[in-house]
Amino acid sequence: MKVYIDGEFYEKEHAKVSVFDHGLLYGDGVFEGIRFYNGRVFRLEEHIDRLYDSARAICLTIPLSKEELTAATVETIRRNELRDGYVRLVVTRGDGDLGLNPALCPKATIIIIAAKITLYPQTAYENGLMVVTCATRRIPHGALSPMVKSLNYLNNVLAKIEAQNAGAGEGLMLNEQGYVSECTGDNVFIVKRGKIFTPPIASGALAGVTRGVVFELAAAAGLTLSEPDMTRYDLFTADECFLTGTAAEIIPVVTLDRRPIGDGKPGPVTRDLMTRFHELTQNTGTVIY
Ligand code: PXG
Repeated sequence: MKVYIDGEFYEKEHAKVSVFDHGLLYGDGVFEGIRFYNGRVFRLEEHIDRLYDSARAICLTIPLSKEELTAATVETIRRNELRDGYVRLVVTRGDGDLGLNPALCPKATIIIIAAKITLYPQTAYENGLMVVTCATRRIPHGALSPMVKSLNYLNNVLAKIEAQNAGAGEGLMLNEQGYVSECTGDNVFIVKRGKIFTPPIASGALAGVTRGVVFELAAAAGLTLSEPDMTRYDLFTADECFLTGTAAEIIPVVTLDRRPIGDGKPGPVTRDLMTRFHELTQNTGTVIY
C-alpha cells in the first residue's frame, strides 16, 4: 500500500505523522471518505467541495488547490492499482507545539489513503439492518457545526459503542430537541405511503453526498421526497427505512429498538433505489485510468 503524505508516497509501515500533529493532539482537522467503483471516483467533486467547506469552517487552509488535491487523490488510487475501493482524505492542522493555538501550526498536513472498505456483511444488504436509538445526542450547532466533517468523531464513536452493545448494526442519533438527526455514519430515510422523507440538515444531519444522490434518484423514479422534522414516531410507523452513506451505500433498516419497521423486511422502494444507485456508481464518476 502506498500512502500519500504532503506530496510524497510512503509504504504503509513508513506512513507516519508527528506526535505533535494537532490532528492527533486535539482532533483538529477535517476528512472525507470517498468510494470509487469500476475505475471511476464517485462524486469526487462534491466530496472535494465539502472538504474545503469543512476546512473553511474551522479556519484551516488546505495548502493545495482543489484541482491539485483532486489530482493527488486520483494519483493515490492509481499508485495502489485499485479499481474498486475507498479513499480517505485527511487534512490536519499540522505539526505544532503543545497548546491549542492553531497559530502554532505553520502548515496543514494532507494524508490520502486508498484502500478497501466493508462496513456491513452482504446479508445486511439482503435482509436489512437492526438499528437502536442512542442516548448520545448529535453535536449541537452551537458547539461545533455538525456540517463540518471534522476529526472529532468521539460522540459518534460513543453512539456506535451503544449500538454495538445493543447488538445492532447502527445507532440512531437524535438532536438536543429530540428530533431524529441521522445515524453514527449515515443519513436516515423512511418511506411512507410511497413518499420518501429524511430529516433536514438543520436537525444536525450531515449534508451527505449519498443523501444528495438519493434526492436525484427519487426524482428520476418519480417519487416525492421531503425533509420535515422527524421523530422516532415517524420511523416506528414507516413502511420502509434505509440508511445512506459513502461506506454504507444504501442499506435497508428492518427494526428500530427491536420493533419491526413495516413488515420487518427490506421494502420495494428501498430495493429499487439500491438498484438505481448501483447502476449510477458503475457508470459515472471521475475516470482514474
Ligand atoms: N453522517 C455522518 C455523521 C457521516 O460521517 C454520513 C452521514 C454520510 O455522508 P456521505 O457523504 O458519505 O454520504 C457520514 C459519512 C467510515 C465512513 O469510515 C464514514 C462516513 C463516510 C465514509 C466512511 O465509517 N461517514
